[in-house]
Amino acid sequence: MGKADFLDEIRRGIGLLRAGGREVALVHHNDADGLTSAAILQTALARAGFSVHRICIERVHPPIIARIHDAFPMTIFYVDLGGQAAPAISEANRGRRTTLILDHHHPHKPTDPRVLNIATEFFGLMGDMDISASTAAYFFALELDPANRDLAHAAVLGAVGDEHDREGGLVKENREALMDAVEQGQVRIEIKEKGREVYLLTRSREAIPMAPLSVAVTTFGGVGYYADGPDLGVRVCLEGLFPQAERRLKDLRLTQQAAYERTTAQLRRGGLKQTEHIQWFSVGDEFSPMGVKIIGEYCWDIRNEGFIDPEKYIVGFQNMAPEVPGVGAFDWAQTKASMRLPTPLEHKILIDRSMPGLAYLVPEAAKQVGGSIDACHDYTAATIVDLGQEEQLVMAMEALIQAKLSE
Ligand SMILES: [Mn+2]
Repeated sequence: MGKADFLDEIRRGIGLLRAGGREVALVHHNDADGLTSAAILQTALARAGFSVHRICIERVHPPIIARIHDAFPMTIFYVDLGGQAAPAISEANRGRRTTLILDHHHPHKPTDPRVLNIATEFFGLMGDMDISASTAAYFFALELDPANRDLAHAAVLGAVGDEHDREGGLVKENREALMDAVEQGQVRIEIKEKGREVYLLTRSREAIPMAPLSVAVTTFGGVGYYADGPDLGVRVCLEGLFPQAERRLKDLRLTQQAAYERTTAQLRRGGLKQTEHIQWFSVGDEFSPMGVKIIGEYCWDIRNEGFIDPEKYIVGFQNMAPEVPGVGAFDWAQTKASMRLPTPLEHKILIDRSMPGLAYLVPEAAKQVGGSIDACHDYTAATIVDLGQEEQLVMAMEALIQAKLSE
């Protein structure tokens, strides 16, 4: 187990890819790590003679993957998502297409032999800090052709986007990509107080700090999801912030700010519904055309505001648009729920352990109302439920909290 075995598995994947024809549907996440991964693989695959259909998705949702496996008669390649959903992807595929998954999240084994899950964790490469999806994609690109070393800077940008430098600097596999980028004059390392490193992209005329650049890329993917955001985000990963992208980024930030301000004004006027332990609201379609990732970011943003009860769980809903760009229309009527915590309540959950965490509450409550079960943490969680089930979900969570407290 280790990097050598991981590279062996990548070579196995490349063999399957080459045997599967010249067309690839590349399915990727819409955050900075997902967009950089897509930029790296799209470039490397195109250089190797493949024609690439890029599909940016916000989450692995069963109807979406079913549609992709029905509609794209070609090799399907997931990156920065899918590792955990390998069984569901297997079900969607049912032996039809060569399917590769390249991911650094906690993985499950596929049940379809035509699905290869190249998950870093199967080889002991840890996805929470040592290897981003972008670095995994970079290794994949190098195995396709060593000339793809010129994509190293994009690997670094994805790792920074996933905050893999949070303890002062990139380590392990991510650091290998960083050093490749530094050697080629693409990235410069600056040492700040206490040895903390800051990375600057030095490919353009002026050096650009990579942390804010990764935030900009995430804004393209999230706020601009239903428009041209992912396309621009991928280009920015490769080319840096060109003038058209810069103008668009300003627009997107204004859109986001305006939606936040309208919603906050409503919540301040008493728009929050209350149960004994939960405060909740729905923005409906108000956040359109932003992706549903934004409801989570908004809940995080307001968690310690004056109009928020510091002792209650926060639940926000945002309706799912009835389409997935590049995949088509869907007739679902569903809403995404995001859960976050005010800091005082977070202490009670994580430190005092006197209140139940979201990792227990949300999957349990979602199950009761037929919602999707997603990766949940104690301090942040999400699910998708049918429109009209909002209050039932909240009441199910409330009942679970009360049951826990009376134990
Ligand atoms: Mn990632």
